[in-house]
Amino acid sequence: MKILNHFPSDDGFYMPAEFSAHFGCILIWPHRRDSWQFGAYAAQRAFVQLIRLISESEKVIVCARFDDYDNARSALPSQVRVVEMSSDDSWARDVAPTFVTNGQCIRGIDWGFNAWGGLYDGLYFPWDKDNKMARKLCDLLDKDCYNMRHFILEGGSVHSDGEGTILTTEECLLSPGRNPDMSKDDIEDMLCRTLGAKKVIWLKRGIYLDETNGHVDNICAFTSPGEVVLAWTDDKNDPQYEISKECLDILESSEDAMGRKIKVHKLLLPKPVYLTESDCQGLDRFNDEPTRHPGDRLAASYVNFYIANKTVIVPQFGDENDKKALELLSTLFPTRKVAGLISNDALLSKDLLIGGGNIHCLTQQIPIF
Ligand code: KQY
Repeated sequence: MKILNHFPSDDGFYMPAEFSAHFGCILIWPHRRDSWQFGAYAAQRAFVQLIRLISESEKVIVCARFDDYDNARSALPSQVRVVEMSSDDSWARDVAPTFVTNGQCIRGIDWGFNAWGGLYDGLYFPWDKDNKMARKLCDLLDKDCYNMRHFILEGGSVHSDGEGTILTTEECLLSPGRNPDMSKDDIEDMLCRTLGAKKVIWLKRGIYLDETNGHVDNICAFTSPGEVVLAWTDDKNDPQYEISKECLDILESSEDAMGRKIKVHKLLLPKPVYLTESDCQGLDRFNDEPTRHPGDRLAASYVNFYIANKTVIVPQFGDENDKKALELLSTLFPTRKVAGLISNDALLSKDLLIGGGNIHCLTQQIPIF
């Protein structure tokens, strides 16, 4: 594996869309006891179902710590590859490489990772194991790796349409805990040079109270070039309304890199999801403080789906809009099965959401080689 100290776009590499063909998907076996209830047991059950669905149509690589290897191996189907790797938590979207392609081969980008805001407003410390994962994964896959560790970025904060357009949010990329010495123009230039893009569409904010400082992958996602789904509520008394309306206005007045007007499909949110007393049980404290409190509102959104080769896997919250989300996504992905993350009628998404994110945040696609 070569470490490359120049920009992917200098070599003609760009980030393909998630709906392009995948070789596979990377996940990290959950283990963090202050993120996931009961030693991550409930989250692991959700992971097994998620991985079963993904592995129906692409290869899956699961990174497990030394202590978790045997459990992960025995819980997962035999076609899933389990590799031992250290990690601080389980958010592959943010710590695995972002892959770029030139149409002939793929390479990985190794961004700097500081747990969503470093010592300013990051979510845990230390994060050095997570920060080293992208390079190790490039090595494992025998892919050259662009060294961008001087620039803090998580994969969940950008979406690409594969045709030169990047979606992101100001709330996240301009947050003081990421790259405080860079201006918005500097960051836009950096996104274009690293992701091989021509145009960045800046939304203002992400989902209300999203602890990542508003990752775009929870509020808006491309479903095809020129088309997006936007997390939406019609409830004007919900603080989310103003946020989603602001996104809608920006998207409807934007053109993408190819000069297309963006078509926006409103993906209705579930009713606000709050933590109960029992949701907060079985979580270790961090720095001697509870990490979750009963009554906290979680950043629940159907937009945090994963697009596998033949299946789109969607969070489900036991809400009347669960079915509507599956129906809308079925029309937008007509060649794929659209599946909710449920097993034997158990809703598994809240077990994941307690950790602070959902399906998309836990997965990172590897485009075809
Ligand atoms: O949503 C994500 N991309 C990650 C959330 C991390 C939360 C850590 N508790």
